[in-house]
Amino acid sequence: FAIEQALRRALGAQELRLYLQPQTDATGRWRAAEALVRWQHPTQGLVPPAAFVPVAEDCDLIAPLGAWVLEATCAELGRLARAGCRLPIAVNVSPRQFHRPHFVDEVLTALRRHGAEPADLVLEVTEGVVVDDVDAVVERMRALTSEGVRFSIDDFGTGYSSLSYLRRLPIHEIKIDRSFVQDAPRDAGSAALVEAIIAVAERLRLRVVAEGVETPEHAAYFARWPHVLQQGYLHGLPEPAAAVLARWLADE
Ligand code: G
Ligand code: G
Ligand code: MN
Ligand code: NA
Repeated sequence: FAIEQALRRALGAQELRLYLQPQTDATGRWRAAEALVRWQHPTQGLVPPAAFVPVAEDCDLIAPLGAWVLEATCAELGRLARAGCRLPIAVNVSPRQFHRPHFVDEVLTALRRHGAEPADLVLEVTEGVVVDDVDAVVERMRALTSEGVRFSIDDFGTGYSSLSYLRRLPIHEIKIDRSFVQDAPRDAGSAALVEAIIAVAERLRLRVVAEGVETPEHAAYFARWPHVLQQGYLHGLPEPAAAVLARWLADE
C-alpha cells in the first residue's frame, strides 16, 4: 500500500514527468516520438514506469495517471501546432484505461482543450485490449479514428497475437517488439518473423516502427526498409518533453 499512497499523492503534487523518445527514419531524422511517463519522487529520484504503472493498474490509479499523460501530451501537441510544427506523439494506453466508460470523451476533450491536431495523437495499445468482444473494441476505436486519432499496436508479435486483428482493428501502425528487432541481424528465425511482419504491414498499408534499436547493426538491418521507423537507445534515450521539443523546434 505504501507505493499506492505515494502515487496518489504524487498525482496531486505534480511529480509526474512527460518524457519523449524519438522515432526516426533510417537516416536518423525525427519523424515521431513516444511519450513515456516518469515519476520524479522527492527522495527516490526518477522512478521508471515499470515500477508504478502496474501498481496504478491494480489500484484504480490508472485512470488519473492515464488522464495526466494524455493532458501533458496534448499540451505539447498544441504548442507544436501553434508553432506550425507537426510531430506525431504516441501515448501508451493500458487495456484498463481503454475500457473505461469515458475514455473516448477524455481523449477528444484533451485534444480540444489544447488545440492539438487529432492526427498527431497516436494511441499505443497492445493486443491485450481485445479481451472478449472484438466488435466492441472496434467500435470504440472507430469513435476515435473517425475524429482523426490513430492507433498503433505495441509489442506486436508477443502475447496471443492474432493476425486477424490486423484486419479487424482500425489501426494505422504496428510496433515490432524489441525481442525480434534485436535478434533479427543474427538470428534467421527472428529475421523471418520481422520480414513477414513488414511484408504484411506493407500489403495492409500499415506503418511500421522497429522498437529497441540499440546498435548500428540493428539500424543497418532495418535501413533496407527506409519507411520503417526506428526507435531505441541508439537514436535517442527518453528525455524530458519540454527540452526535446524546444530543441526540435529550433532545428526545424
Ligand atoms: O520507459 P519504460 O521502459 O520503463 O516503460 C516501461 C513500461 O511502461 C512500458 O511497457 C511502457 O509501455 C509503459 N508505460 C510508459 N509510459 C506509460 C504511460 O504513460 N501509460 C501506460 N499505461 N504505460 C506506460
Ligand atoms: O512497452 P513499450 O514498448 O511501451 O515500452 C517502451 C519501453 O522501452 C520504454 O520504457 C523505453 O524506456 C524502453 N526502450 C526504449 N528504447 C529501448 C532500447 O533501445 N532498448 C531497450 N531494452 N529498451 C528500450
Ligand atoms: Mn509503447
Ligand atoms: Na513496445
